[in-house]
Amino acid sequence: ASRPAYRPFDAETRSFVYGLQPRAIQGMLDFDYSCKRARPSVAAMIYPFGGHHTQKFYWGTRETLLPVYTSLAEAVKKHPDVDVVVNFASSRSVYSSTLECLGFQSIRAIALIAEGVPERQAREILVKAQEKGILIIGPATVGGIKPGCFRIGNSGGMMDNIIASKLYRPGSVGYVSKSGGMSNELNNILSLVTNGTYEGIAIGGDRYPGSTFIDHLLRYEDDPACKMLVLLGEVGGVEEYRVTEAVKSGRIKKPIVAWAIGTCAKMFTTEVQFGHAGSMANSDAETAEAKNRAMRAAGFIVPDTFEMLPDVLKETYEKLVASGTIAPQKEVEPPVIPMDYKWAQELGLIRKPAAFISTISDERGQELLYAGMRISDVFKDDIGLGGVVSLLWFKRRLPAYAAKFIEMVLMLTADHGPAVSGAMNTIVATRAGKDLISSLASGLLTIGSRFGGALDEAASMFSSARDRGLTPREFVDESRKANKLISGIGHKIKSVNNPDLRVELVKEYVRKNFPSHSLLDYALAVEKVTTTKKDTLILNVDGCIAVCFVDLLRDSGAFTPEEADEYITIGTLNGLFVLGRSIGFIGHHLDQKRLRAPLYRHPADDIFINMADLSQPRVLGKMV
Ligand code: Q5B
Repeated sequence: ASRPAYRPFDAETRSFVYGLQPRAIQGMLDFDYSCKRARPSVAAMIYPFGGHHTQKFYWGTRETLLPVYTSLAEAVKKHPDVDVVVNFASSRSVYSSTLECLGFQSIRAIALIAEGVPERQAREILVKAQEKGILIIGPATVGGIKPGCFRIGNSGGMMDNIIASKLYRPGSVGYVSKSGGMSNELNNILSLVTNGTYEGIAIGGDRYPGSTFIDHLLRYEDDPACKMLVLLGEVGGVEEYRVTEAVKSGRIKKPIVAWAIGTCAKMFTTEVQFGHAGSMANSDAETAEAKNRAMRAAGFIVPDTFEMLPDVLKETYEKLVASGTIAPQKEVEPPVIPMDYKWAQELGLIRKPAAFISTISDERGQELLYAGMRISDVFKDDIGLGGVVSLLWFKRRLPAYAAKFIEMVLMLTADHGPAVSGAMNTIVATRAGKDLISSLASGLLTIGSRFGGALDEAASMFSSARDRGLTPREFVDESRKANKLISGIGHKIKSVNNPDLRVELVKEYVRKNFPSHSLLDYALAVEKVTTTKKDTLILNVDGCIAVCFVDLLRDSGAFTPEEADEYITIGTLNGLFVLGRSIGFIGHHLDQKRLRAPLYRHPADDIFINMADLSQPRVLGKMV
């Protein structure tokens, strides 16, 4: 890069972000946009898992795509202009990923965000980086910010804070501190009492930071655009003394305002460890008091208390303005950064009609709710599968006999052997190599008005005939005249002489437990008529369940008449067969898998192939 060594970041700086950090990247891009940068400061992300892809971000009001590479080598090759890495790798992987970064000549600065990096590894990184002249910021830091130019990760806080502290344009004050939080405080103070921050770096709170106060202050000293220095030190370590030496030797000449935090430590009778790993005094010289004294003696501008820091900053700044060293610039208006939808919603600034309405379950709170019932109560009250179906399908707890009836239906429709059409299709799909879901879907898609899916129409036909006052005979005749088969009547193998015991079980249960079974009685009277024609025209399992369910809907007292009618018209009852038979279809799929059943091909001699009507071949739809 053509930047001088003292200025590692400018408005052209481009970076890689190591790790998937969409929020931090969006924050960097929003900052860039507020600075009116021509291009986003993030060129790409590096994430070793999940393959190459792109991710979408906002660039102002529009959207932009950033690539995600699985290797740094590839990213470096594709983006030779990038010289900064913001490394969000965890404390476990930051060491290896940083060593990898150090292997690329184009990378000149690396910010290490991770906390808890082992000190031995931090020191190794530091030594290797120094050998190669690469700037390391961190570990255990938010990074830093160069107003109007470049923001490392989340430095500077939320966008409203960035705007309030005028970080979208450069000021004249370069500061260095340990903490990200205190950096935000400094940005704020500087925006109020000076023309603002020129650059601010938080070196991180560890005992062995990759770069220290002196490294950055020397850069600021050398940078003609930076006019005034601030050092916000703290108790612990001796880094402040390296700066006092530089001031005493005349290496640092610019006015430097300083304060070492932690003067309150003397109020404690025991040793105090502050929030940072390195912020504990191991000797008198490491106390904040001693550091403030030494810095004052060396010629720094040191206030008497932290509260007086803004006053001395203001005074120092105004002197520089008066002497003509700083020429305050006309304020520029930052562009409006659109607020993120989620954030605006959280603040109660916007509202939007929901695209979906759902009224049966809610997983957002501490506990999953089924129609308002806590999942723990579902088990405490032992409501069973029938109870769960009642809640999720009908949004209410049905009486115990009704829930039990639902369970009974699910159990006796669970399977009816491999020969029924749905099971056949499941088996054929499984044998063609399909997975469980595909094979199950194949079986389920076979359920229709002739096979298993006759419940809704049976409910509607029988109840309509009865409601219209038709006698069973009139109903059968009417259907015949209309050339319509009665849904719920007839079976391929079951008959009067070979009764379907499932139907017998349902009838027995309903007669014993339901308050009324008038539609069942009506359907059985219809069966008497149809079986006189053919003994297979019995009330079949679909029909029997359907009419009993109508009796339940209409006479259990759990539904209004309107609700009862609605459940019949919206097609609820086939759901019982679908749910029950899924158990069997899954069973058939697993069975075929266990048996390692090969691909099925139907024997050709079992298919009558008749092409007699095609005596001549057709070309393009015309006879030749
Ligand atoms: N006829 C079920 O047909 C079947 C008549 C009818 C008036 C009727 C047929 C039908 C309505 C749909 C229905 C559910 C296709 C069945 C189920 C689950 C299952 C399955 C399993 C399981 C059977 C012979 C003569 C003809 C017809 C007349 C027939 N049905 N008249 N109303 N409903 N039913 N489906 O035996 O004068 O000779 O031309 O569509 O309720 O799917 O186990 O297999 O658990 O998996 O082939 O139990 O009844 O009778 O078509 O030869 O008809 O009876 O008009 O009269 P079949 P066909 P005609 S339960």
